[in-house]
Amino acid sequence: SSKATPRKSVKAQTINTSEASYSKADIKQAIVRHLHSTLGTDENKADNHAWWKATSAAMQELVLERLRTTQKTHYMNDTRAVHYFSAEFLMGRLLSNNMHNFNLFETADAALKELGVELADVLEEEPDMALGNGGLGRLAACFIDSLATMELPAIGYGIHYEHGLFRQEIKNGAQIERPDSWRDYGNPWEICRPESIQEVPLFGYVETKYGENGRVQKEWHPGNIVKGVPWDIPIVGYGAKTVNVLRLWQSESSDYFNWDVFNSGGYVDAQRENIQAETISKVLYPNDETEAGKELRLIQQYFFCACSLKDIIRRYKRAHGDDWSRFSEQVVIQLNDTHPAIAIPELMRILVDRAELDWDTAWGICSKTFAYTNHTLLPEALERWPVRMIEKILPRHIEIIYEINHRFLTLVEKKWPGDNVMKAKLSIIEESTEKMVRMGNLSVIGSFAVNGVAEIHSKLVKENLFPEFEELWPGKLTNVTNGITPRRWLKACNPLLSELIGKKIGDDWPSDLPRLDKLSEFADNKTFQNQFMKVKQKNKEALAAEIKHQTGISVDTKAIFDIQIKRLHEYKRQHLNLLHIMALYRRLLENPDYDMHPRVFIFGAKAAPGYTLAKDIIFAINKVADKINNDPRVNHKIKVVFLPNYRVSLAEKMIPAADVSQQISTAGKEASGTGNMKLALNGAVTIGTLDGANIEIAEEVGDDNIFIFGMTVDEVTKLSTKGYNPYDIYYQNKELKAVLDWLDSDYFTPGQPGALSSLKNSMLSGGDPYMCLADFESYSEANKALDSAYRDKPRWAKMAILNTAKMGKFTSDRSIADYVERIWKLTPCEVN
Ligand code: 7GP
Repeated sequence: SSKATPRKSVKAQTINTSEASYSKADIKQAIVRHLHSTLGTDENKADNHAWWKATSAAMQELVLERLRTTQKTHYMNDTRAVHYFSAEFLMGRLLSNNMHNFNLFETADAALKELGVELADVLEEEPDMALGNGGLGRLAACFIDSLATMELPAIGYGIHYEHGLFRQEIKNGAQIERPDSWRDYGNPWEICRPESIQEVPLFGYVETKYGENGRVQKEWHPGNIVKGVPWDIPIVGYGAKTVNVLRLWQSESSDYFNWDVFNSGGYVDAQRENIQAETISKVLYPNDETEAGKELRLIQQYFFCACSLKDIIRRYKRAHGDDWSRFSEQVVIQLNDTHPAIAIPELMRILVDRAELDWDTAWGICSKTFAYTNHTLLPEALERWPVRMIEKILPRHIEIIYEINHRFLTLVEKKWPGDNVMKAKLSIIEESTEKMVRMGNLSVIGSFAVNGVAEIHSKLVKENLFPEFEELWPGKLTNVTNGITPRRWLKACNPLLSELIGKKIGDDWPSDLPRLDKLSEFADNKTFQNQFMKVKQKNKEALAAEIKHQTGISVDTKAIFDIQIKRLHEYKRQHLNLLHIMALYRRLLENPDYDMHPRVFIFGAKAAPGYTLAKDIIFAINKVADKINNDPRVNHKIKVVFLPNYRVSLAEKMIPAADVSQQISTAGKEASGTGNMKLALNGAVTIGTLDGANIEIAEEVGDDNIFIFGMTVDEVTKLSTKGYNPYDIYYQNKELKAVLDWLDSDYFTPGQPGALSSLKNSMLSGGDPYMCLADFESYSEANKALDSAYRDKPRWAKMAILNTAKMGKFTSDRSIADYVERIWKLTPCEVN
């Protein structure tokens, strides 16, 4: 069971090199043509930005041709398709990816060279498409890559944010947020589709009418109507056979928007209202795993769901007219967390109010259409909306939600007669002082399948989050372990390792990742070990140059490159890492001969702008870094680097250079993690807790090739039941006490004593909610074991190789094959 699931009927396409009919000369010609006629410049005047645009436009010609063929083929075959609804798609850059998927990267590189241009410089011109916060958004991006690669009919639906996730600057150690203006100079990949504009009603009131046969008819009279303008981003599969679409909606004021105000001469007022309509898709909420509960966010969610459903229904009707009986055979909608859950009552509204189906027929269709993925157990991240707010913005939807709930509670009464505690617990409506709608419960009730994102997480979803639903509908709750696309996260980002792997086992691994296991037989081979570690060394040198460039810090590339990259959150415990760094610093000050291999601790993390403690942790990392990096007593042994503005394109530079991957969340808190997979795939060894997908990574690589430490989920539960008191550990562990007290001094913040105290307080008087102190000792021991393993060169090389070799299970192609088999029931559609 620890092995990768066997290959399914859905098979990733292997690349057919003969398809790359484009020659170097063709590419050169296309680029120059676009330089002239799309950009209005020429070879002499063009800067890298112009070359990037011209090169992208040249690629887009090929992309659009495949897109047309794909769409025609899907239409002709009237295929069942998955519709991936997600408020976030963290795409990163597209040019290099599209070139790799067309197998034209080397050819384009050569073509540009002949034009006197470096492809690497051109690629750096592309702004990241950062329409997501972190794990959930990047997962969506990996999934649509795999869907296209596996020739599955699929469409991603989301929001065309004008500003993606904020750009992070570090000033005097602290995070500053700046707007992300990714489209300021145009986006060469997106296509506006005015012919598919949709209108979305908001606010207003509901009128009850009585039809002839006594049928109650509801009519929503909206107070506002906004326009949704679709922008399509083509998604190129590996091998470039299928090109699917990511359709993102931008809000605009509709023509009838406050028509009356306009007519009565209120020109300026009407313009002000216009700005409000455009606000809907203005900016991505920068919170990772916490709920803002803001009106605008609910409007964003409804806006993109309503547009997307109308789009789906328009396409369905073109083939099936008013016959709704086949809808759920043709359409499956995957809800990426509860953010799009409002789509459930919206589809009911369309079926009951507009199509005039009876409730049971409508519910029969609806509950066979949706499936829901849960991404977190953190209670603060489970979405709840005030009934009042929904009532105001979506007056018809609140009625529908009550009706869904009423019928559901009848079912609960049948199963558990007279059990009102059970009803209160399962109800979609939470009867607190302020009545709330529980979007998680709505999603489970309205979906035919619900999944967690790693074995342990799905088990906890069943046992702790939704145990009664599991009893009510056995089999509805399931697991699909996350995955990552090996195209972006190995082939494109780590060309040296990819080439080495190709020489050893051939070039089929990017679409058949379990093949990497063939590298295992060379794990003890001296020559291969040397080649593998030489690649790692080169990648470390490249990252060292980047670090120097970004921060001015010089790092020793013979040191261990130890990397923790992820959103800043207490449960991810960047502060546990920091406590350990400070402990090492103390050990070195106390004993200059303290035996350790030089190590560079590298961080990348954005904090939600309103999450004060997370920002304090960033500040503390930077202050400790300043001190250590400038302390000649220790800076030949430890360096600490915080790379600003962590994002997809920076991850692509950091991951290939990592020796060590820090995955140290409190057990039970990290649903899966996906950075853990990316780092291990690139030959980094994990130091981590038995949490999320770390457990499955450990099963794959074996206990000898990972450093596991800390409490298990059961031990965490036991300790909190018994009562956890961080002071017990504080008074017991002298080193830890000294390190925590250090935070209260002005040692790291000269002249500002107490500037780092909030951190200490959170772990003492604050109760240490994520149990850093409880896991510290074990973490410190694991770090010692890691340090001595690194100094045994052949042993480390073997570990690194086996980490790469054993990552086959974690390709997102396998995740998608699991979704197809367990939930979506799709068949691939070959596009010739
Ligand atoms: C993340 C989880 O924290 C991470 O463990 C998982 O790998 C990833 O989703 C993909 O499944 N969750 C989020 O990014 C998030 O925002 C709140 O969750 C709904």
